[in-house]
Amino acid sequence: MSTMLSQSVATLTASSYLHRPKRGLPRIVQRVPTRGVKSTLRRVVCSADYELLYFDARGAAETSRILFAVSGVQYEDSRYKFSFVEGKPKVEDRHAEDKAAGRFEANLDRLPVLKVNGSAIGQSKAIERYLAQEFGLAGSNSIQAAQIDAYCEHVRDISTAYGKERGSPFAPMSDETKEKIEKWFAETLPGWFERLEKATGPDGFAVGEKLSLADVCLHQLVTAGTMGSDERSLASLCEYPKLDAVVKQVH
Ligand SMILES: N[C@@H](CCC(=O)N[C@@H](CS)C(=O)NCC(=O)O)C(=O)O
Repeated sequence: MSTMLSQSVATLTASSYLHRPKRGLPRIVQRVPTRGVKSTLRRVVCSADYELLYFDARGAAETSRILFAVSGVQYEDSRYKFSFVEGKPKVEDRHAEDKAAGRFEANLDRLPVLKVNGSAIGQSKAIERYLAQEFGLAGSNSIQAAQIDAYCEHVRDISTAYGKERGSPFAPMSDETKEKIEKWFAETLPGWFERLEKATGPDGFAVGEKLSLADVCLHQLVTAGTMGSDERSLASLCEYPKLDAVVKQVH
């Protein structure tokens, strides 16, 4: 799974995406040659020293990584490698050492953790909202900010509903689970998308007239995680032109 996740990271995002600057270097604002988002890229003037700690997988850190990529802000992308032993993920020893040293306390000893100039932020969604705010991806006013927040929660509801059908992403699919997933793509997901389409803006963005965290969240739903790794996720968008346009903006 780790390989698959890392590969898709490389194909989905900017070429500088995997660039890992050394800590302490001045932050360099750069244009990121991401397809489709060039017109919405802003020059982000940013003096913060960012380090994002997570596993070498997309998981709960990927939306934050995309936020860095589309904003052209450099950060240290610290990843703990893992392999599968008897079907279960085994993380490199450095993870346990760093945990014991208290590096993950901001997320109750879990990951991701974002370090900003020495301060630590836990909880992936709090990190995403913070970065969106910092990078101008949280709307133009407080109403839009709330609408973006709501859109991200819609996406999270869909992801959670899928997770209930799928069960552990590490477990092999039983015949019963396969049946549930067939039904998910044939009936349940279209039901969600029909409603989400109506809640999506007409200009190629989920909310308002420019790229926001909401667009990145929708993109992640259909391209990352266990649902996104199923090709039916992206394929299902063809019936929903507004959702399709949003995902293409980020792609
Ligand atoms: N709600 C938290 C969940 C954090 C969480 O469960 N992280 C998992 C990885 S996705 C983790 O670090 N698991 C390893 C552990 O608990 O030791 C978030 O979104 O940040």
